[in-house]
Amino acid sequence: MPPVVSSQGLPLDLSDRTLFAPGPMRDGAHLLGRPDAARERLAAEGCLYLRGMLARAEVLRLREAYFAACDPVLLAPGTAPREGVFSGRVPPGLPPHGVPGHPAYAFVRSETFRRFLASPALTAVAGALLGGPAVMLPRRILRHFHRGARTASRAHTDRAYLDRGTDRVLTLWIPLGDCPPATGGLVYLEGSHALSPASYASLRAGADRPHDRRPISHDLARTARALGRRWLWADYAAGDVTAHLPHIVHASLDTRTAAMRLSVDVRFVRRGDRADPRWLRDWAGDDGF
Ligand SMILES: O=C(O)CCC(=O)C(=O)O
Repeated sequence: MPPVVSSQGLPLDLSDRTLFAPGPMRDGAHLLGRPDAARERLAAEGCLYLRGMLARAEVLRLREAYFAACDPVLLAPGTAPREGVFSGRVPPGLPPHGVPGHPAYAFVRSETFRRFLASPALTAVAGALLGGPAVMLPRRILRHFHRGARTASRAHTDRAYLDRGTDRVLTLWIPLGDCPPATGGLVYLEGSHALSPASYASLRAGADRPHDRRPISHDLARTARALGRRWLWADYAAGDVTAHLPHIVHASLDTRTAAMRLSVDVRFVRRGDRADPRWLRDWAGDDGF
């Protein structure tokens, strides 16, 4: 595994041994048999890594279905859609990610995608972690990144994007394929769910999108130093899932491998809670938030 990865083109050294150097996440899958303990860990740490929660074969089937729906120009010659290996060429005329005409737009509305997310395992875990019956919000985001795109997610909290309803929200992030740090996995700023938003507000002044108040920073190393916390990463495999609370600061890494990063993130609320109305429709890449 390469020790230096990046986010938004800025390096993050995973072999760093200095104060606030990145560290690996610990697996919490064994806690799922004890929902109280799982909830307690989630409340204490703001995120929970659930290694091998889903059947690898099912996850890879979904990866295959998506890449099979893409223009074959995208895939390296001699490779199978299930591998999702980038050819280095973006199909000519491809609309922006997730807008009508892009395969991700149709895919999140497809029966294959809906069936995968209807898995009782996902709803059961969400219910266990929320402490009661859970419902999945319809806005389910499919992310697809390839090498060279430098379009990783900036440091942010989910609450900044979901602030018109209950904050009793649980996110599940599901890599659709193996996703080591160099392929662009999710990273969490340790213990940051306990920080007040005021404590990181000043980081926005140096951010690359000062007009947008939702992301905190594009510079993960600077964020770690400024807040005195380390980024937690994992060598995700197909079948792994992470769960997180809406106030934890997280981001993702750039895709630097030939294998493309495909993932889906979904949110649950407790049945009967008022959800942010913007999340009650299918996702589209241009839905504005
Ligand atoms: O996958 C990503 O790049 C970001 C996902 C995310 O922010 C989330 O799941 O809350």
